[in-house]
Amino acid sequence: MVEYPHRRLNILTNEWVLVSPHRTKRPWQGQVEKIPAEILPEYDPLCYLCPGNERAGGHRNPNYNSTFVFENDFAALIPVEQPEITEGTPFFQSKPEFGKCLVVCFSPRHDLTVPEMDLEMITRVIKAWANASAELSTIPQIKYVQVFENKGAVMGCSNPHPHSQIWSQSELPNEVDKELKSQQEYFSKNNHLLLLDYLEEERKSKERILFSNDSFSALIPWWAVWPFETLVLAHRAVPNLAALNEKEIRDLAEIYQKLTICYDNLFEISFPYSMGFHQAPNDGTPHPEWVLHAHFYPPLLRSATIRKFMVGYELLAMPQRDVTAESAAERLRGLPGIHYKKRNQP
Ligand code: H2U
Ligand code: ZN
Repeated sequence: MVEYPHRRLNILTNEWVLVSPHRTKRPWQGQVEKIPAEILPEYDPLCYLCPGNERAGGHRNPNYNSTFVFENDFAALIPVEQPEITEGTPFFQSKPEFGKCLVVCFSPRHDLTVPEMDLEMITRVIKAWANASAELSTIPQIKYVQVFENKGAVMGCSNPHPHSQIWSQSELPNEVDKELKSQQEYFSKNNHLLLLDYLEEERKSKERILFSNDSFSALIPWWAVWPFETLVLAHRAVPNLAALNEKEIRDLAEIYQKLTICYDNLFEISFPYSMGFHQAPNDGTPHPEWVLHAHFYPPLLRSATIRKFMVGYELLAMPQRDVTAESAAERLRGLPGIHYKKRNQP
């Protein structure tokens, strides 16, 4: 294993990451994150996502007993056409953005997180994402649908009630635009899919693979920036969540469950992260180059209380990590498959 400073290329974004494996021994005297309280009620009368409760803005949630989808009351994008902005100078460019934002509650239970849910429930969550994405994609102005989940207060999640968000919009966001260019370029040059060829190489080497089933693999990508960043990759050229069949949805649910259990077991806490799916653009053209995948970006580094900061050098120069992707994968692979709360029960 390489122990000296080196760069690795992220083939999806075409950006380099600096890796400094020799630095992991440095002492830490910085901020220590507080461990969030673990005991939550099954129902919280003050929670705006719990069944039957009133949300900010005056809407009342139904008494739902499975998943529940509603339009975000404080949406970042709104489904109203705005006039073109004509500034007439290259220095002040802007464009109106049309869109629609949803919130997807995973369960009526305020206290359940994904790693504690059964496969049936997780399957329903994936179906809710797929259906909502498909519905948003029928809106003529919508070119892209971003499904994402912020978990834990350190990731800016405003409420522990298990939920995710969907933002859909009329232009491609930056990250997706970069991924589209890389996948299209590789496809037109090689007549192969970038992510499927990459997966084949990863499966040969096995070093960074965490686990796989028939339809999906979870791995620490070669170019990972966050200490325990993972990539969940489909095994075929499936463009989006709505194109998954029943068996694939089930397999994705299994990987999502296994990965989040693995994360929780790492420091025996409810592990924070931001995750999201990258689906093919919904721009009216076929996307044979695209492979559906999810990125998980967890901030924790060495313990439940030590997080990685993306600060000085990362903000000003380029992303950098200390622990290699290979050693992070080894660490995650070595963890038990049963959730720590279940193991620790008397
Ligand atoms: P996060 O916790 O991932 O930030 O998501 C919560 C979202 O829920 C947030 O986007 C919305 C916020 O706008 N929300 C409502 O739509 N209604 C409410 O009553 C409170 C929060
Ligand atoms: Zn709640």
